[in-house]
Amino acid sequence: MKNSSVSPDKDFICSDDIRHHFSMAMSAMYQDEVPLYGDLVDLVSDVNTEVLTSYPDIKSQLLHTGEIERLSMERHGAIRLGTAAELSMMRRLFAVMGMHPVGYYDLAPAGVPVHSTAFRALDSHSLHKSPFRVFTSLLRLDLIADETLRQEATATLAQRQIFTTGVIELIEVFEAQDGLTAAQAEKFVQEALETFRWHDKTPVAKALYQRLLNQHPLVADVVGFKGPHINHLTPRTLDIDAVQQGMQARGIPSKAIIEGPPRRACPILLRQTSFKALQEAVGFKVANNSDASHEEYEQGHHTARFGEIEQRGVALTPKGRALYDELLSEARRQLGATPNEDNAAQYNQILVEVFTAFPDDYQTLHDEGLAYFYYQLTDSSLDSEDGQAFLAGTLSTYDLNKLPNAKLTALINDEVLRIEPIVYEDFLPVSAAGIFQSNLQEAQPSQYDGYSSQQEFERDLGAAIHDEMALYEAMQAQSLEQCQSSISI
Ligand code: OOG
Ligand code: NI
Repeated sequence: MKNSSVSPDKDFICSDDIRHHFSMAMSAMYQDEVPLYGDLVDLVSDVNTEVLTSYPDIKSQLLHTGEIERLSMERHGAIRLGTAAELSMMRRLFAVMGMHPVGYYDLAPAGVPVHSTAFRALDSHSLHKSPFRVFTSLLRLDLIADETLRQEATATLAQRQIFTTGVIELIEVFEAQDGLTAAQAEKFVQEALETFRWHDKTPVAKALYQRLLNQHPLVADVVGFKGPHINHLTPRTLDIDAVQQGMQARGIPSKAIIEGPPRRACPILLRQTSFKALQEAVGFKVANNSDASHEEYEQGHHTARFGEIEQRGVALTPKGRALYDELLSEARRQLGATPNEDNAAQYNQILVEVFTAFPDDYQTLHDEGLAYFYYQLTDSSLDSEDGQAFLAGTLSTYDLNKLPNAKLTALINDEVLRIEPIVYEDFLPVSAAGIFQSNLQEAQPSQYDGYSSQQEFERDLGAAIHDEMALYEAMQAQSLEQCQSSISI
């Protein structure tokens, strides 16, 4: 795998820097398009400053992992694509910025006709330089039963070109020379941004839009527009409950349920909430207009774009993730309904109770192999014999492929090593479905029992998806190797 943080030629701009510039440009564009998102960014920044001042432990943990520097630039976005060709070109576009597909999310079982991946940087170094990620969904027209509508949707999508000629040329240049010069990179950012821009004039007539909307709001949001407008951006907060209360206090209409695990002393995975999608004015193309030089539009509206907030916690191992999935299902089973505005308080109470079964201190999460951690040397690493043996690499019992083990726990207890949580960089399918649904205003939740497959998604993408667990495991193992190689005795 190519290390995106290392520029292949000194005249080329490194992909991490292109990603950083792109993420800043995207944020500025979205604040301009959706001013409420700007208010949210301000609120999150206030809350984060407050947490860092009041909780020195959290601050020192973020200093140790290097996350403190990326906190203010941390955000993710989301787009929805219509065709395999769009998905495959999008993969090539993101690759220019060192963003690669990680994780497969099938949302059809939750009533959303898409399957998705997230494009993001892969290793700790690149993530720290810019953690920007984009949750990218592909519409599954195959799940639409109405044959006529499906054909119309397919024909409409076949006519659109969501990438500028300029960006396609620069993607090809990047692929041919394995990098972009400063001038090319700057042009790339401007051209790439065009794909994500909002269009207030649709390529479809109001009547077709309405039929697409009746099928599923998501179908209308994809097929009814010229391009995959960014539908939300999400800053990262250190205290999502404070932001949720802050939104309510400032009159920002927030989603009722915070998706994901409950509030805990040691946050795990991802908690998310959002402000509800805005109703925006749109001009619908008037069909059968005889004068082609003069396009006519009739006014209407569309609801799709919103703002989201996330709080990230430690990444879980497959064992930890299985426990999370089990407890989340148990909480939903006990609630006996989909969490919504009316049962929000009850759901939260059940969630807190059910999750008492999930250990809530980092040492236990480590010792039971539930979460991933960076191993780091303490200041007193060399004080004990065990520490010296470990650092000299002479303890053959350290099987780096079988972590954690009792020896590591002993070294942590002896204060040779300390552990710092590896932050979860990915998404959660049940939460993502909740975010989709709260912003789609669907009258009747849909049900799909069609078959989904990662292989088909990868075929459309034109590449294999990275397994997120393997990436976290590599980060953990690498941190241990670094401890051993950083000191020679
Ligand atoms: C994507 C919703 C999923 C998240 O943070 O889980 C998502 C969308 O609405 O297109 O962004
Ligand atoms: Ni999101």
